[in-house]
Amino acid sequence: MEFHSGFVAVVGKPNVGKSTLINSIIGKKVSIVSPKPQTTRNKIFGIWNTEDTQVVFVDTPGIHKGPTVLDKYMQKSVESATQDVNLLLYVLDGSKPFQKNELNLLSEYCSHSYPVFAVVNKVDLTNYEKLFPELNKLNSIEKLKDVFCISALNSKNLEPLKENIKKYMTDNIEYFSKDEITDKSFGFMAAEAIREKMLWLLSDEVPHGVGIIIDEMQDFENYTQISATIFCEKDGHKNIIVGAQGKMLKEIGKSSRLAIEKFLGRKVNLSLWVKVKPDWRNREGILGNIGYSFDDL
Ligand SMILES: Nc1nc2c(ncn2[C@@H]2O[C@H](COP(=O)(O)OP(=O)(O)OP(=O)(O)O)[C@@H](O)[C@H]2O)c(=O)[nH]1
Ligand SMILES: [Mg+2]
Repeated sequence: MEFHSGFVAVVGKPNVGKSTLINSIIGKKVSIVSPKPQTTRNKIFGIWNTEDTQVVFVDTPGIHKGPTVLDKYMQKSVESATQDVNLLLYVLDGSKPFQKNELNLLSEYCSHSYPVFAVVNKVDLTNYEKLFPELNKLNSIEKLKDVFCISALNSKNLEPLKENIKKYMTDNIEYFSKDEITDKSFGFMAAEAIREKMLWLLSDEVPHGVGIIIDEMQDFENYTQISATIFCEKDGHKNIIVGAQGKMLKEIGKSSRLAIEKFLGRKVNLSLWVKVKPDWRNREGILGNIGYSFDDL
């Protein structure tokens, strides 16, 4: 049997469902998902292995302009994710009219050497009458290879997309071993699980100013001990994260522990601390500690 592999960058505006799509194709959760934009902060590999194919999806932060060092880091990771890929998936939210800047960006990607698919997601939230004029807007985009209408959340219409992705896998290198689903460490996954629960449990402004450091991760006979510090930007945010009688922090701890136990496949004891570090999103010096560094790109 001939083996084929390659890299597929997944890009698009924030919140269109890039991470949901990758999780849904792989059938396991490699990248966190939330209803808030700017959920993904790093370039994350999600590896889809079949009998004869290995597809390395590169999840990316949603494309947006922002003033902080963290924003710049996120945008740089989108740029670096699209270098030397075999294929690029440009994800759009099919439940809303396509924006002009979003279409311009798609055209721009199509001018590169890699083939580009437009993946119109969230079609479960719309109907044919509304979608049709939007799809027409894609007709004028030169060099766009193909268009797929899907629902990543409900795994609807994924088969044609998956089959066509395989066609562009032209390498024959096994980039990762067959049992791997991501390039990220358990520590990174644990920190992301905590951040994801915070995105779901807390109001808009608070989780965007949060960074997680894993201080300790140690396996004992019956469980893994994980200690993590949650950094936030203001005392007021710390009070919200901790909550009355520590109720919110307990809830964050419990729900993230369950998620971490799921991917580690064993019991976890999770200890969480909250610290205020004003303006950490602008302090390049400590970025490495918060789980990302410009050197990674
Ligand atoms: N109804 C519906 N919702 C979806 C679908 N795909 C994703 N979503 C929802 O859209 C929201 C954003 O999904 P994500 O996968 O985090 O989006 P993203 O593009 O990775 O976002 P960023 O990382 O912030 O750029 C979540 O609430 C998902 O549940 C879909 O096919 N249908
Ligand atoms: Mg994402």
